Amino acid sequence: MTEVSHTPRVFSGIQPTGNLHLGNYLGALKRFVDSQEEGISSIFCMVDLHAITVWQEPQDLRHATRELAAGFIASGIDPTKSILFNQSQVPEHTQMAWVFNCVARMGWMKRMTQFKDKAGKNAENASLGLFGYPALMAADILVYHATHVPVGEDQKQHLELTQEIARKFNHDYETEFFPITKPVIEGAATRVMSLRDGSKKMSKSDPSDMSRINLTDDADTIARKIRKAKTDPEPLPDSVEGLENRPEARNLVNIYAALADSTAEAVIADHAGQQFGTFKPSLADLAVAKLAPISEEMARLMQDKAEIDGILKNGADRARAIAAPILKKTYQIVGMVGA
Ligand code: AQP
Repeated sequence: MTEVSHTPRVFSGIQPTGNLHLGNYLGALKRFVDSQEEGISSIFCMVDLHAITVWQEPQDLRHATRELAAGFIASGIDPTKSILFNQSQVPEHTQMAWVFNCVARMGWMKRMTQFKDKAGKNAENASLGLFGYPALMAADILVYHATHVPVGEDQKQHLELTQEIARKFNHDYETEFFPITKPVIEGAATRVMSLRDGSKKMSKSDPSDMSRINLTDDADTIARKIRKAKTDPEPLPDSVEGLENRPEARNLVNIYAALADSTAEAVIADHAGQQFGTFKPSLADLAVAKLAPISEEMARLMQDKAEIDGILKNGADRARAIAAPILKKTYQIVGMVGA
């Protein structure tokens, strides 16, 4: 079947589970701002329904949702240009997810590495929501007919599953209704690694706060974490090939490149032969210059929660205006009376 072309639209989401970190910023938020500035219709969502697939204290979830909204805005998302809202205010996500629960196959879900990682050895005790997470994610995207999803590399498998769901729906119902959404995994920092272990992804659930830079960290904390980041004793090489088998060094170079809107090649060209004693302070200066204003702006925005809630409500209304007709048409295709 030929795939029809759909109007370009960007969608992406982040879980409001606290500790928004440099990986989320470079792999997601910063690139969301790029797509907004390119003038592409963009929808950004705090996926609170995804967050509760593992236990969240209600008051922490409320705080994290508002703080994440503040993080989006402080990073450069303009809620008058883009649509910014929290998932639970747009019921079409879960309504579409039910349809996709009936399209996706158990075998597809069982292959998801994120489920295996998060459920761990105790999969029998994981929530049904955690297992169905990727079908809700497909619904988040396809209920807007989004064509592009900027994400970090860890989300690639879920995006492929979204494509599978769209293909199977289109095939089963002999339609071309859903676009085959493209993951956009680009830039120097699609997988920011832990500052303590270059083989592990920087993650909000890492028990060591020194493993990540949080967007709420102040300038001193950012500089200290970079100073203490694990490295090897060698100086920086004179080509990126020389970073092979040096995961911690490669990670710091990639972080520098992404923060400077540059490339690993250019960073190496400028810093070849430098010891980490010299490179780390330059990286710390750059990180503080880029991140401290975001953290200050987040703190300022968090002082007016009513303003944040108003922005999310307005975003949800605009999101529903797009999602409702797409859900209605989906129900019609499926054969629901009254749709
Ligand atoms: N380390 C990372 N490097 C680049 N991109 C990253 N993302 C997450 N970690 C990195 C991207 O951030 C967006 C939001 O992801 P999420 O809401 O699913 O957050 P997460 O994956 O739950 O974040 P963590 O820190 O990875 O959480 P835990 O510790 O629970 O596993 C996505 O675009 C993601 O790719």
